Amino acid sequence: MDLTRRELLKLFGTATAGLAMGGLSACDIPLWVRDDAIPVDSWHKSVCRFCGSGCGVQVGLREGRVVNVEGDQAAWNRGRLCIKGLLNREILYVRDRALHPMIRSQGRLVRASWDDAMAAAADGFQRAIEEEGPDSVAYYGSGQLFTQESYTANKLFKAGIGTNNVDGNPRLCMASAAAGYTSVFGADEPSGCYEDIEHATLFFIIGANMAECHPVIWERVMDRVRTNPGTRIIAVDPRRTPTTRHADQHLQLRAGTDVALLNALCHELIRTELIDREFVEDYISFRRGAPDSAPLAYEDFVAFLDDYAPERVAELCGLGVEEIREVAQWFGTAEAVMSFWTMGLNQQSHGTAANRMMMALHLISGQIGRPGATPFSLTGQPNAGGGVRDAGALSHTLPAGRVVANPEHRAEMEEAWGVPPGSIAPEPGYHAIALFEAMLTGDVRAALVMCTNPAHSLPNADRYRPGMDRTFLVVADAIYPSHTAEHADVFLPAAMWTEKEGVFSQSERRYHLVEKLVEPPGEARSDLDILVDFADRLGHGDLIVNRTPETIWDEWRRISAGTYYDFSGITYERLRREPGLIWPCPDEDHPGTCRRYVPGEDPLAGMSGRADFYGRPDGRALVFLSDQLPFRENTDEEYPWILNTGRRLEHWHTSTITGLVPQLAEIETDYLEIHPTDARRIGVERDDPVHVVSRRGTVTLRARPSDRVRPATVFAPFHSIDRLVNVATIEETDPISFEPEYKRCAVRVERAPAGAMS
Ligand SMILES: Nc1nc2c(c(=O)[nH]1)N[C@H]1C(S)=C(S)[C@@H](COP(=O)(O)OP(=O)(O)OC[C@H]3O[C@@H](n4cnc5c(=O)[nH]c(N)nc54)[C@H](O)[C@@H]3O)O[C@H]1N2
Ligand SMILES: Nc1nc2c(c(=O)[nH]1)N[C@H]1C(S)=C(S)[C@@H](COP(=O)(O)OP(=O)(O)OC[C@H]3O[C@@H](n4cnc5c(=O)[nH]c(N)nc54)[C@H](O)[C@@H]3O)O[C@H]1N2
Ligand code: SF4
Ligand SMILES: [Mo]
Repeated sequence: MDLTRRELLKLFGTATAGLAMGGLSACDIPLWVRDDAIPVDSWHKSVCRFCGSGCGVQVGLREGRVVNVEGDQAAWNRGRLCIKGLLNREILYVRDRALHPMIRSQGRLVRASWDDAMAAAADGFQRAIEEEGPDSVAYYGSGQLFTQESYTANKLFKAGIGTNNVDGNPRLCMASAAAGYTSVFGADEPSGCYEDIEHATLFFIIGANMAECHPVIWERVMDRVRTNPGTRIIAVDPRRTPTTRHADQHLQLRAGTDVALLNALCHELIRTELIDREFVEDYISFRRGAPDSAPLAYEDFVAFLDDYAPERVAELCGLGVEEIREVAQWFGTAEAVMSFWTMGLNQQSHGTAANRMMMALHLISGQIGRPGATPFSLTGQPNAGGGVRDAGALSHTLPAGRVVANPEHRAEMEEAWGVPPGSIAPEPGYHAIALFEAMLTGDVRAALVMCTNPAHSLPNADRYRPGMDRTFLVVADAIYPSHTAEHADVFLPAAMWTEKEGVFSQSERRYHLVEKLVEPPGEARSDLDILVDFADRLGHGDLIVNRTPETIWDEWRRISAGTYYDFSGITYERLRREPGLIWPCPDEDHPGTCRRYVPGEDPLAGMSGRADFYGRPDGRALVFLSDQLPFRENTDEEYPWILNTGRRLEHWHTSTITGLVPQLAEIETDYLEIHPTDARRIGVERDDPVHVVSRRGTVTLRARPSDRVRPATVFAPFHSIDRLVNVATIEETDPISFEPEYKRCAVRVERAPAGAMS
């Protein structure tokens, strides 16, 4: 299954004799530095198209085309890239780039002019708005759009059209992290930065497969471990992965029991007096439920944790009492702990609670605000942070930490956007799952889907297809066809990556610029151009006063001034010059802030003490008493196993892009990791077809007997276009963040007839 270095080189063929790789010694994931064999005319600074690590790249052009990409030595990644980063050079030129607008006519999408397509799109929206009001339309966006694009869509829908039905794929991804940070610190986004890696003595990695999903950050962790031998890694994941392989201690817990485990670790830290009492007294308050609920005392927290003593939860978690105790001991005695987590925590029905507990673990042990000590949630997409979380492009949020439900926040944004008081509706709109439910019922009649492929990526995906058919759907995508385009009434071809210009933000709050370097293919246009045109046609042209990436950035920069998200010092001119800047950055001479909330380091914090959690009225962070919730879907005789889903290194999500890159197309996505004893029990061997059956649907995959998974659990990546794993996953969500539980549902696995995969 794992590609070896030799296999990868073979994929690149003889043309890549000059391919240089690094970083293989400790980690088995190849890192690509550059391909010297390809001549270029000029090099240009940019950012990788793919993950939220946000690697800086240099893009090599020849005759108006991107021909080579290498890691930017001046950026945080110091010249390193993973295989997807290197293959940025291929992505603009894949087969199936969308070239022309299309309109559905007699059941088929047929080529149309831009003018006709945009007129049809506006007409469909206008009709729904006139007949059923603004809440009958919606925008479903993406953490892969530029900030200027998400910001403009948000403004158009919330302040122009007057609906808060603005959501997107970050709901499927970072919503639990955002809810966690916002409730604990009163402001979103991690407080630390990548540089903390060089100071940490313990890495606590939970629900994240960094070696495959954030490979270049992972390599920096490996560097730290290699150069500082005492540094240890704890990994918490129900699966064995290329990440857990390097852990000094791997807690292979039962899926979905993280809150119980994290509570047990807190219990153990308190029992062994490894907490920071002074920090607890000076900087923490305790709550149960909402942030504005009645304050509780430290003693309440201690009493609450009684139920979570290691000996009480070990069985539930499928772990040994001593393992839990040892991990707590390591955590409590380490000089500096840096924790990383991603979807293994966020995509759970207790995702927000798990995020809060990760922050609690750091807060009670004082592992925050010092170099190397930080609870750091990794962002998945290249701009879910800046474009969607910071810019408030979710159904309940407004820019720079404001929320729809707060009348003062609405008034501030109405003033900033120059619209009459009352323009922004007072109720949050539909979150992602509710939005697609509303398409099923007909409550949402028209929707714009931009830079995301929900018919593939939503949980219980087939459930939502009839709703997408029923809805007047406008789809803007760089690739055609796709599962979502099948439901489009109007299809708009989009420019991508360096065919357009805008700002991305990476996991460490670093904003950086992607400049336009080449022309888009065919008639494709940037998403920003599409949005501006759409606004004009809907009669909201006056609202979109700024219409270029640079002027929109300046507008958004001004709106951020004086907020907890202040990046007003990050000018375009600086972005052009520097490999990104980390906010807060309140003036043009400010170098950016690595560690937030730290007096003397964060310009927004007070000047004394160990921390100033200024997002909260009293400057104290909150520790929540969070119970382990019951599972949403239990196993039973009919569905006895747990299905876990996720990613592999070489592919990106719905593989519309990576599936077309020749070097990656052969790397398979349609397999099921199944424990060897389970495979024997149902009589299947490697490559035999199996049906994975849930209460919602069946997907047929190739069996991969492997002890990577625990018995009675199976794992499949969700990349395959032909074999949609999401027909089986469950649409249940976390009660606070409304993020779906992709990581856990009940299934049975059956041997399928030979030929079932053909
Ligand atoms: N190669 C590649 N990299 C990517 C992406 C990609 O598509 N391909 N996508 C990007 C995006 S948008 C995202 S969100 C990130 C996702 O990055 P990750 O979250 O690291 O990736 P996943 O594979 O979704 O899940 C991570 C791990 O969670 C574990 N897990 C499952 N259930 C549980 C549980 O109950 N508890 C715990 N503790 N762990 C559990 C899984 O076994 C899996 O190993 O990756 C980003 N990077
Ligand atoms: N089973 C399962 N399902 C999951 C997850 C999981 O772990 N398990 N993870 C969830 C998570 S964390 C995420 S982030 C989502 C991702 O789910 P999606 O967002 O649906 O997946 P992508 O393939 O990234 O979709 C991006 C689309 O935008 C197109 N595109 C690329 N660049 C551009 C551009 O510049 N403009 C436009 N208009 N289009 C462009 C691509 O061709 C592609 O169709 O999946 C979620 N679904
Ligand atoms: S780690 Fe992420 S940002 Fe860096 S090269 Fe790989 S995909 Fe791109
Ligand atoms: Mo994601």
